[in-house]
Amino acid sequence: MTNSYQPKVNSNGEVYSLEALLRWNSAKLGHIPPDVFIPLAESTGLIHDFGGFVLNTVIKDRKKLSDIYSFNPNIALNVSLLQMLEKTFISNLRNITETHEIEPGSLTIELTESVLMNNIEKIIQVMEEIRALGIKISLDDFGSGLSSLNLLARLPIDEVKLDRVFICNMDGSESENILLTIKNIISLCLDLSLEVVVEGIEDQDTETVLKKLGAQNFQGYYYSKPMKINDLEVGV
Ligand code: G
Ligand code: MN
Repeated sequence: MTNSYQPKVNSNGEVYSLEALLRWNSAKLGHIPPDVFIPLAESTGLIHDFGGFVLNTVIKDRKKLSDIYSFNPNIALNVSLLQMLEKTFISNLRNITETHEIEPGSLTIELTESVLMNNIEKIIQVMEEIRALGIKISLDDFGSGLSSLNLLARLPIDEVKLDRVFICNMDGSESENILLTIKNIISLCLDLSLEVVVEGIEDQDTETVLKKLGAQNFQGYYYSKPMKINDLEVGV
């Protein structure tokens, strides 16, 4: 297993955060995509070890970036439902930030929209505990499932990531509706003082259209694919 990092950029193209993405290159099976191995890890219980691995690696890599480039970006971690419900999840986070003297606000936890399909009151409680530590929360893959817009106002979150599905459908037969939907979601998020990141930008034209719709933060292959820490070109 390795950790890769994919930048999130602002409207000036500056990297303000790196999302840690777990990668599995098996000697026998080759590259196994996360949407295959994460569900497997969840059903076998391995996900708890993966979560620990990601967190420890992020701490080491962050120190490297800081020592070598004096670059201290926000780092975003993907956390699964089972991890966030671990009894020791919150205390682990607190220990790690305290032991390594990490400013909690420089960590973001990305939770996919699908966690909201579970016991929502319990989920909101854990979200509040995460934020009480000073760590930020991002709602990942927003729009891929069925969560409603009015839920956004209730959730203790800092950021919403618009799912790639919107971008994929931008040129299709429903393009006018899609553009209107994107515009309205962005404006609702900004009214709620939530940051919005649009995922899956693969070319400049898409970025231009999205900027016109009010988008301020972006992620996608157009800026960078996920990369190993040593391959990141930062501060140069
Ligand atoms: O669920 P989440 O948004 O965290 O998943 C991110 C996944 O999407 C990663 O596996 C990453 O490689 C992939 N990804 C990121 N940017 C792009 C993009 O611009 N196009 C495509 N096709 N995939 C992307
Ligand atoms: Mn994510």
